[in-house]
Amino acid sequence: MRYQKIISCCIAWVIVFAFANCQSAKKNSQPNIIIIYIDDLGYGDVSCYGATRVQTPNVDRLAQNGLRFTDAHCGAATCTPSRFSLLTGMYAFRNNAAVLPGDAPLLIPQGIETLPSILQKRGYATAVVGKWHLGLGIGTIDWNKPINPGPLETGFDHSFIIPATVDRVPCVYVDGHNVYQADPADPILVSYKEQIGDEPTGLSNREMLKMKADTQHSNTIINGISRIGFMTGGKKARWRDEDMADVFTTKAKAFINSNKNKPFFLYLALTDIHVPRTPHERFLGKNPMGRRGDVIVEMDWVTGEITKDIERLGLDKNTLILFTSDNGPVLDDGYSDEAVEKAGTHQPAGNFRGGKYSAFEGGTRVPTIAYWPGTIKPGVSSALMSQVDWMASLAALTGDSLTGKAGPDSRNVLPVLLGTSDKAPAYMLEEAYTLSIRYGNWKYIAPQEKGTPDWLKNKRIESGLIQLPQLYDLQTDPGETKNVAAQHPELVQQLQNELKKIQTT
Ligand code: NG6
Ligand code: CA
Repeated sequence: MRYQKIISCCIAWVIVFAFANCQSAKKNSQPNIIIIYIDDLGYGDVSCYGATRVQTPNVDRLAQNGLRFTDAHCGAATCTPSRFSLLTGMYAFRNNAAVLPGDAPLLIPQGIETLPSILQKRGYATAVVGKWHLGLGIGTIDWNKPINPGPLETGFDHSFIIPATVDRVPCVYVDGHNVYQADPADPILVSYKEQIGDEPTGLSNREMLKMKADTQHSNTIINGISRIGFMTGGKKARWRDEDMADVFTTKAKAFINSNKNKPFFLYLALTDIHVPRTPHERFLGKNPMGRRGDVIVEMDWVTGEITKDIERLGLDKNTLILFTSDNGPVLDDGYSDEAVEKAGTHQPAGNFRGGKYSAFEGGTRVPTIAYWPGTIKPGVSSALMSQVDWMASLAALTGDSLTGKAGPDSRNVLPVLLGTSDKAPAYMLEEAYTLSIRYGNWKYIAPQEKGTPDWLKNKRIESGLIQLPQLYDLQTDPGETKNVAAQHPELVQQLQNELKKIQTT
């Protein structure tokens, strides 16, 4: 009798252990995934990458306890193409992706697999909170009716977004299919062609402006800031820029909290540190670099809030946080906010040449940190990595692989992302009006027939766009100062062939 009791007790324990093990195995194969995607954050803009005139303790904490990449890249040197390649695993040039106006139709072809749709199929709850900038709807958008297709048709279960950029109309949030806090009695109209309504613009009423702006950013004034594009109506729905980081943080936390018991994927695409730079009042003047520094402090605060929430909920050992940016830095991007005057010794792109819009390394080499306590060993990785490869890698993380036409350019680099290997694929593409290809420390920039466009010349950014082939040895010349194409014709030919192969695949 007594032995029977002991035996049945043992069996019970074996079952409990087996069940617990199975649960934890299941848990580890389905970790939560959070991508914190900053807008226009440059390689040198955070203190763990060398900034000294602004401090980013929360981002630094991810770097100290996670894997900090020194040669990781967004897909392109501007927003829409980068986001397109991150979410579809397809190079942006294949879809002619370029910076979109705020009333553009959805750029992601309908019915294709995306990073969120793959995870959704694996049972993940998926959400996008923040900047979308990949177009919405088909044809002309009626902002007063349900707007689709959009994120909800692209693999996200939940969506709380701004349609394009903070400097573009319409200045409203879109919650699921509908403008948030829309008022049918005050319909929203948007135009990128001509002035509509009689609201003040940056040209007609300069005295109303919080920040002076260039001509492109001098259309309808919303919240004291003139924007690109004209808008009328939707007075109650309009955002207050200064509250945006708080609004997105609250939405992100709510999503995490309501999905804490099942695997989730959160794509948190902050609007900091893009222009117009409008930190909440509590972050104003906290560093010597003015508003551009203040929004860096603000995005650091959001990063800390999300990380602490994950810890508070006991999810930190089961959550992979990827922190990165959509393109390199720019100081003057249309508004007078003293970013240039107050930069001092700050090097927004670190030691690299160029920045946002540029084919030089400053365009796409961005801060990138993978943080997953207990799984990712803290350290620094110099492996070459592109965000276009994250779709296949994150699919692999959940035990899936891409099949058929899904993520055609996305390669599984999971061991690189998790730091168990630094063996990256030999070639990596960078997009910036022209195409560049990295091969180890070599970089080839394809000639750009048109050279630097006039509008880019005014930005004081070295575009790297010239009519000649360029080859740089980043090992000895990380600042891309000596074009050695003439000295290495065979290598140039090899890289041109490789580029052609990618273009014609
Ligand atoms: C440019 C805007 C710039 C910014 C950028 C998009 C002008 C002159 N400049 O066209 O202010 O909005 O587009 O930035 O209009 S991004 O980060 O979304 O790519
Ligand atoms: Ca951007």
